[in-house]
Amino acid sequence: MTAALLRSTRLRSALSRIAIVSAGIAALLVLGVSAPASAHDELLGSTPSADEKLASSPASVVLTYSAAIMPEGAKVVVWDADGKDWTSGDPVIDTNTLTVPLDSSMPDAGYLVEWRVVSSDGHPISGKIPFAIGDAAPLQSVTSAPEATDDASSVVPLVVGGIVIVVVVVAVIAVVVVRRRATPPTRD
Ligand SMILES: [Cu+2]
Repeated sequence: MTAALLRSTRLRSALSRIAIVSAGIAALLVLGVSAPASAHDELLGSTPSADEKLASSPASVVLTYSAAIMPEGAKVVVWDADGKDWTSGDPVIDTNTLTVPLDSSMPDAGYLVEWRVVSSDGHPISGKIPFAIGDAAPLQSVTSAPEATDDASSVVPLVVGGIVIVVVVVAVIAVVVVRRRATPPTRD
């Protein structure tokens, strides 16, 4: 076996090792990203319910989900047509139930609940629930768009970011190994 042939054989085995490692990383990426994506929690019901017309002002808004939502990152706003928020405190989460207290002096009018929580799989989910007090029509939208808070951002980008870093590090090491093996031996 000539030196050149020996070198190219080593190069080929190094390349095949890189291919195996890459395939393994790709498999991990697919498993890690697609598995939790199919498990979003959903809103099962609420008090008040969508388009409900209440006789008097409610003490709170209660949202019920299909699974235990994350204790952090929940945001609920109860808008009136002028863009005023009528919640009077932070949301309280008890496994799959979220309760947010309301101002006791809500006048007869249309309102819109806008909620955003972190699903048990780490993904943020959100929705809107129009309701009304008295004879008013439930408020379907607000002109003053609410500020989106970033504290409820998904943990999935962090996981993907970590995997990408690992892939880059492995690729750099592989290239260094191949270069070293491909370098012709120095003559004595
Ligand atoms: Cu999800």
